[in-house]
Amino acid sequence: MGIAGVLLVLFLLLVLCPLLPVLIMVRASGLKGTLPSAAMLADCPKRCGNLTFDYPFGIGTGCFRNPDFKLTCDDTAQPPKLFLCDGTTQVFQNIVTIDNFSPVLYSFLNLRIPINISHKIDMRSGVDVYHMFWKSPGRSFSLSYAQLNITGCGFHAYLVGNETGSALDDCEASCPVEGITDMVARKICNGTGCCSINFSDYGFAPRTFHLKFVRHEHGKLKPRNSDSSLRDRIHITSSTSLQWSIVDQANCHYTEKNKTNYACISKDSRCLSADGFGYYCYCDDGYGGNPYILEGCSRDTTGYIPAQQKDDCTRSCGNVSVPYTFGLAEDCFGREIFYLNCTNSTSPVLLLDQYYHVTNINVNEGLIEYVDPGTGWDETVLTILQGQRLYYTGSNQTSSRQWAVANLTCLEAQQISRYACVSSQSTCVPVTSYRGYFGYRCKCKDGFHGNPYIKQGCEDIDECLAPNNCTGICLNTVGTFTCTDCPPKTEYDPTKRQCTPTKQQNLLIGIIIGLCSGVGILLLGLFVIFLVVTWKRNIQRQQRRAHFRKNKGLLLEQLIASDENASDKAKIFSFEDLKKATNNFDPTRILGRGGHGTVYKGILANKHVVAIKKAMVIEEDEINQFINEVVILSQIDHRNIVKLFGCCLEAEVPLLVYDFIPNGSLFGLLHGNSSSELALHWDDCLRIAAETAGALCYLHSSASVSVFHRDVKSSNILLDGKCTAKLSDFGASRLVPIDKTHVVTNVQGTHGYLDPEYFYTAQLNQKSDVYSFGVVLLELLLRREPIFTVHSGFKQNLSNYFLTEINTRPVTEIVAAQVLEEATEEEMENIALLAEMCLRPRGEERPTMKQVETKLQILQAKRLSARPVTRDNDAERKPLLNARTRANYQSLSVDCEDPASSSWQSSQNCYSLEQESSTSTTRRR
Ligand SMILES: *[C@@H]1O[C@H](CO)[C@@H](O)[C@H](O)[C@H]1NC(C)=O
Ligand SMILES: *[C@@H]1O[C@H](CO)[C@@H](O)[C@H](O)[C@H]1NC(C)=O
Ligand SMILES: *[C@@H]1O[C@H](CO)[C@@H](O)[C@H](O)[C@H]1NC(C)=O
Ligand SMILES: *[C@@H]1O[C@H](CO)[C@@H](O)[C@H](O)[C@H]1NC(C)=O
Ligand SMILES: *[C@@H]1O[C@H](CO)[C@@H](O)[C@H](O)[C@H]1NC(C)=O
Ligand SMILES: CC(=O)N[C@H]1CO[C@H](CO)[C@@H](O)[C@@H]1O
Repeated sequence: MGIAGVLLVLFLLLVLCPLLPVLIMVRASGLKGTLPSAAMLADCPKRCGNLTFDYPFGIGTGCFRNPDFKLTCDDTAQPPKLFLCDGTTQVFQNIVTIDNFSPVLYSFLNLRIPINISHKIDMRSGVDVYHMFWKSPGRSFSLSYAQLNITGCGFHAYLVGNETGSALDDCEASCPVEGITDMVARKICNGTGCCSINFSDYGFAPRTFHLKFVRHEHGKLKPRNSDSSLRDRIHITSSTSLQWSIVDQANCHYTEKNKTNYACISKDSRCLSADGFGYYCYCDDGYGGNPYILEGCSRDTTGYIPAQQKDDCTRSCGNVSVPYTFGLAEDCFGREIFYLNCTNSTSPVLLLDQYYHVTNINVNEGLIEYVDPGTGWDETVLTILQGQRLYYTGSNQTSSRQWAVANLTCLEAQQISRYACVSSQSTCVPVTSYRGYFGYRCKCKDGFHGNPYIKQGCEDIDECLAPNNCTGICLNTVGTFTCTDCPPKTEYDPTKRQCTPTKQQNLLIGIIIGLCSGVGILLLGLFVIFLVVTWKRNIQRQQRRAHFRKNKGLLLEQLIASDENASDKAKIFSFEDLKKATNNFDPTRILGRGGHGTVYKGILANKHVVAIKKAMVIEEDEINQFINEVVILSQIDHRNIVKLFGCCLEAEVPLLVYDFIPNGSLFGLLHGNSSSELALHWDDCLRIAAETAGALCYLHSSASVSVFHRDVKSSNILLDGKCTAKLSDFGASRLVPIDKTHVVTNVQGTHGYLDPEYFYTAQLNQKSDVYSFGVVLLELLLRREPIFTVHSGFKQNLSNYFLTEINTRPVTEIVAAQVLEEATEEEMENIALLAEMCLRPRGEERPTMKQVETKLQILQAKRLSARPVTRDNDAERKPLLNARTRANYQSLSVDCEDPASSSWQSSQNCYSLEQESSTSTTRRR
């Protein structure tokens, strides 16, 4: 019985022991439903030796997010050693989870964990090929960058590509001389006793790699001598770092769709997509702490902690002064956030966010002004930088930003001991951003100026020296001034700004002299006017002829007259005709003012309604632009391009006469106060976009000369009676020979639509129009102006806004309400994607206008075919599309087709400028 009992106990122990971990696991997974909170993690160790870490990393059951984040601490070592989940990779630095008390960029870089790789392979006689496989400690870790230094003699090392098995890189190490030591060879690593393979070039973040070594000196090991360790051993070393991220989802976009296991569980936390795969969490602006645990992000109530200011702080960088609360070194600034960097070069530059060049700091107004150097940063870093720096508010469009000292109300700030407004004559003012209340800053009280952040920093303003409204004796007092009337027998002299004795004047003489000279001048004036009028009449005719010549009228007349095709399109008008048509340029006839002139509505003698454009300035440059427009438009006949009737060159400034387009511009229709009965339906939006794209495609792809429009915007897309799009305003356009892909020009365009690449390089190409067209697409989709004002008064750039929002929200949350109601989700996504492609920063990555047009036509055709035929009777929702265009677009030609010309040209080709201009040139000869 005794023996049997012991055996039974032993048996039970044997069976149960392996199960023990399983039992513990069951208990742990019981916790799975509950999310980690500070209370749950209270007993978890937070340090190992003097290294610290925090959740999602942890030691012990229930202290880490998943097995990848499990750490182990070897207390027996001196000092204790911290290891990642594989138990072998040692950690040498604190592990940082992102924390918004410091600028995101720096924390982002801190998310890397420095590690050392060291692996030795002993060579054996007769074996020529060796392998090394490296694997990251877990799925959540990848190699951010590595230079592998491989020491040894007489071998070739290959980096084997994961899928292909082919070599991505290789290097060769040989030892021509004896006596090189491992240490020295590794430091220089130039091929003698050591060679290196560089990892950064092979895509992002590998989790594994495979090295293969092939020995040259077949099988023979030399006898051991001083450098023997080099000759009989391959040693792979690298000081590199691992980057970690939460890999449950590929990036933040996917976490939106699937919230299971979402890591950013704290209130006021956000998701930030990792560089390669996965994401991180961070606390909102103004909050700090651990976003990975419940209630982990808390208000930053640390407020302002004025450092003991050093005496020898540098207070300028180049010619920009750096007043206190800002500083260039430790103990010179009020808070970490005001730590600026001054580049140590011959012409020092003050940097904000390590990037923007600060030009001025106005400490009393709470404004920091800067310029964007516009070079050298890659897009991802910029996106992270923009607007992320804590406590700085302001839009990216304006080149100045407000700041707040801390995210506290003025009341809160005064209650805590560290109140930033230390000058006795200073006061606290709230700072708001477009997101709402932002924090407080300090300001000198009215009547004082200076620096509110230092004791006695605000000084009295001597108002009597500054322009003021005192018309008497001015006396400066602390904070304000007094003004008393001038004493008797004196009067105020505004030029000297003081009271001077009154001058006695003989009134009567004054009056007589005044009257006589007045009458005399009047008579003389009348006579002169009479002379001038007579003279003017005589020379007016000659003058007009002169203007005509000056405006290159003869040249044009020839050009137009010689081209029979054009003569019925473009005609030369006399100035008298146009004066009559516009009722002597009556201001009530003004239709609009564009970048290049004023547009009047006119009625010609034959009752034809036209639009007449008149240049504003008389500069040679402007005239050239008008001529440019005439030349371009007279060569173009396209259904979706505004038709030129003719021009007049007799006036001082040239006048252009167009077909009158009754429904105004797309801009007016989209953003005007929509009292108009012409509500723009989604069908019309799609059609207008496709028509405009067609017109631009036609301009770009015509054979001998391309036309770059250069000023594509919704206010240049006019809508006629049937709401057909008509592209207009060719004043800025350029004719470009087809063999040239770009021209260098003065940068012209409209704010909000201007292609950033063109802006920086001044190299115009057709992709600049594609960019502007992308902005028009956004206007149609979002129904917002290209530069729109958010409710708190900040200006926001539509394309920036869209590109930021589309990464964090589904498109359905961004588009305008009407679009959401009428468009299908697929259409919205397609248009958003198309706009995103058009707005790519590099021109060559944008699609061509032809691709854009094709895409839009396909979308339109899909929509048309999806609509049941009976819908056409539905008068309310019926699109403004007429039957002919519908037929045209259903044919879905991928060629850049001009619907107008296709009616008279049987050829499949585009109606091209080449054909027209070549015929006109031959005729001209
Ligand atoms: C590498 O550096 C060592 C020491 O500077 C030099 O002797 C050797 O010639 C160099 N080898 C090569 C391949 O450049
Ligand atoms: C690897 O070699 C480079 C020189 O190519 C050297 O700067 C670096 O310090 C070496 N790395 C290690 C871990 O020895
Ligand atoms: C500072 O210097 C730069 C170039 O040296 C100059 O462009 C700028 O106008 C200067 N600013 C002030 C405020 O003097
Ligand atoms: C200033 O710039 C230097 C060199 O670019 C950098 O090492 C340093 O960390 C920067 N200081 C701050 C406060 O950003
Ligand atoms: C910065 O400039 C100062 C003075 O010109 C010089 O003494 C110092 O060594 C420089 N520091 C660096 C890091 O270049
Ligand atoms: C920018 C920022 O973080 N602002 C916060 C400041 O604190 C208030 C609460 O008092 C928050 O509502 C703001 O979002």
